[in-house]
Amino acid sequence: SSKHREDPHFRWAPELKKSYDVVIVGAGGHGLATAYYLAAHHGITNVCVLEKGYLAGGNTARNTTIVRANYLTPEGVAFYKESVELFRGLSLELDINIMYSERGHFTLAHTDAAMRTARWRAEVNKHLGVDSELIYPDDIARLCPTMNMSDEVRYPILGALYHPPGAIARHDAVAWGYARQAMRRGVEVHPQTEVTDVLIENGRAVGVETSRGTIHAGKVVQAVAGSSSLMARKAGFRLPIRTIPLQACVSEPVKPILDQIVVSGSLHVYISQSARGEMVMGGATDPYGLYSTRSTLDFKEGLMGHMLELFPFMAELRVLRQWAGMADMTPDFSPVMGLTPVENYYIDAGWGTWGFKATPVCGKRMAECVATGTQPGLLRPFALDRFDRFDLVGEKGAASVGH
Ligand code: FAD
Ligand code: PYC
Repeated sequence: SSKHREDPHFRWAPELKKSYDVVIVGAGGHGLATAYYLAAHHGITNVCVLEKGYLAGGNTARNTTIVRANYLTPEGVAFYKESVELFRGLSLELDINIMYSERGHFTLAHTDAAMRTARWRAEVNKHLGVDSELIYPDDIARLCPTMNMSDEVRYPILGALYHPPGAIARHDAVAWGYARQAMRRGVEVHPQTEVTDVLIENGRAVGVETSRGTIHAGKVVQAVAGSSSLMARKAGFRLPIRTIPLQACVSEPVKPILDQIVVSGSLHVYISQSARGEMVMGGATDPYGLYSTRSTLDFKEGLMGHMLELFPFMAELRVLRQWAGMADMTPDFSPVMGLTPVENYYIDAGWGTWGFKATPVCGKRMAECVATGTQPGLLRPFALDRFDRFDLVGEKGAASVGH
């Protein structure tokens, strides 16, 4: 519309063309980052990103923005490490302040088994150049004085995996930054445009059917997060993914009181304080699969019971907002990226509860995959055919929130 054309921030394309070199389905952080790197790194600009809702209104808008590289497997650590490095330079690269704020990330251990996993992660991390350390209650109390370190609780804290580079960022700025820079290079982004079918001829993708008509495409990329199985089915293959709601909430804003990001897998809670002063909190995925973004009282009650054990001062705070996203969970808690059984059809899925932190690396490497038609080395462990080869990348121990 003409209103769109006057937007001072984004160069909206007025009409959909009949054909593009690359069609990306889903204008979340991942789809937009892929579009940006296709244009910026590979000179591929005849690209459109189709979004059924509004710009980055899916899980990108609903996540709690934790960025870290303290994973468990060497494949995972190498992948997320590149993302942290890209995040550090992203405000400059995209010319927008993404408010990247390194806070230090604690994964609390309340059991001997959790201590063992924390030590394991620390050693794998250090081996690959990622700053993580197993620390004990004295250090935790010194670094995070607001945390309740008493052993008069159900699950006393025995130690923590401490990851100083752990960070939070402004999620909208990340998506908007990628969108703006992609559009400046000629990429088109079309909100309110739902992809309803994938056109396949002789085993290769040749276009998509949309709520605004048919579009021909040299290549198609799906980056639809919680709708991954539905979209893959339109392209004719199945994914080993269950879609489960993941909820979060924020408190009313207060003065700075919590500098760190704190996660407890045993208590199924995590928390950080945003730049606005709100306590950003979440817990485990809901106990059942569902395509819905409704939020529940049950979640809030469960979360607060545990949270008060860690941070008793929270009893005085009111909840301001609560929401949910749809997490597409893989059996090994790792993503699915790259080539698919359909020629010229690429997938970026399986981002469950952990994909915001991967936005830059995923965009960069998916763009490389699409531009070259081959699976980049960093993405090889995450290929869809790993489930046929029984070669999984088990990250459950590092996925952060309980499941
Ligand atoms: P999205 O932002 O969901 O984008 C996909 C887009 O595809 C959507 O906008 C959707 O509308 C669109 N779409 C779907 N179907 C169609 C169609 N047929 N046609 C056109 N468009 C379509 N990750 C972290 O790393 N750290 C965290 O702290 C963290 N916290 C989280 C907290 C919550 C409550 C939730 C729900 C998730 C959290 N995550 C976190 C996970 C993270 O949000 C996601 O993995 C990430 O945002 C996925 O990005 P995306 O761009 O792939 O998906
Ligand atoms: O991946 O770190 C993470 C995370 C925290 C909360 C949800 N996901």
